[in-house]
Amino acid sequence: MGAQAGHPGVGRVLVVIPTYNEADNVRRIVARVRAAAPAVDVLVADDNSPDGTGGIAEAISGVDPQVHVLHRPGKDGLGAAYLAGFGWARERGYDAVVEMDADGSHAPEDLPALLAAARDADVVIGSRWTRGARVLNWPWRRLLLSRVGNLYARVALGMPVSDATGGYRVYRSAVLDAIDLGSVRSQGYAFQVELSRLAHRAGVRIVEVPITFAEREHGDSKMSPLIVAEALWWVTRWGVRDRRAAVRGRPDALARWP
Ligand SMILES: Nc1nc2c(ncn2[C@@H]2O[C@H](COP(=O)(O)OP(=O)(O)OP(=O)(O)O)[C@@H](O)[C@H]2O)c(=O)[nH]1
Ligand SMILES: [Mg+2]
Repeated sequence: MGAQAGHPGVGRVLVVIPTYNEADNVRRIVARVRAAAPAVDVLVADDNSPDGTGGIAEAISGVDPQVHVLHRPGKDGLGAAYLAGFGWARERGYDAVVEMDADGSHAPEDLPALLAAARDADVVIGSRWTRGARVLNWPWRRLLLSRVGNLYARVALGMPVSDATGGYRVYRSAVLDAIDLGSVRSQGYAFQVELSRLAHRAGVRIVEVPITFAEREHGDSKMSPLIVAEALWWVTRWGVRDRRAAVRGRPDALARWP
């Protein structure tokens, strides 16, 4: 486990990096995390990538005791990989878990600012859409999709979060204990929205920190129209359900749905 006591004010931190075919990125991202935040541990959650990402992660782990690998049998989606990573962290008593993509879009150099914010928050979201944030090299279609998707999620779900689909986050372990992770069903962008929603409904402190987000430079995107459709479907479903429950004056019904 970690050679150091952890991050000041936060405790022992595990950065979970889900990977599927990230052979060109995994060394780079792990090295950047270790340089930017030497006290944190890293868990690469690999879905048996055909390009050998899991083996590369294993080699890194062999020479760095703060790097670990969770080998999963096959591609099962981002959400499932994160839930497995959260479980791994909880079993080992980590105080906070960080979500980070492997492709370099989430700059490890922003991690100290996220962890600093976590001293006074339960959830920290690295936001692309708050003052001071920057989005580099994204085509206008992706910018539009993210802006419109986030606007829709905010309005439909009544959450004061500017980047509910963003996947660069810190969760204090107490939050993961407070929300029912067993009820999570979504996978892609919807997974991030669902966890935002569960955290918001649990009444925990959510803080957003501006990040510099960059388009991936190596490897292929796993984003697909299906992932976008899944998010649209879930957000609409949750939004309709929330409104119905509010109209009936039974907000407690929300906790049991669906
Ligand atoms: N373990 C695991 N990781 C996944 C899976 N799908 C995606 N990932 C990882 O999740 C992270 C985000 O995936 P990306 O393909 O970059 O998706 P994205 O950032 O929404 O899309 P782009 O902006 O096009 O890069 C990357 O680290 C992927 O390797 C999966 O099924 N299993
Ligand atoms: Mg990406």
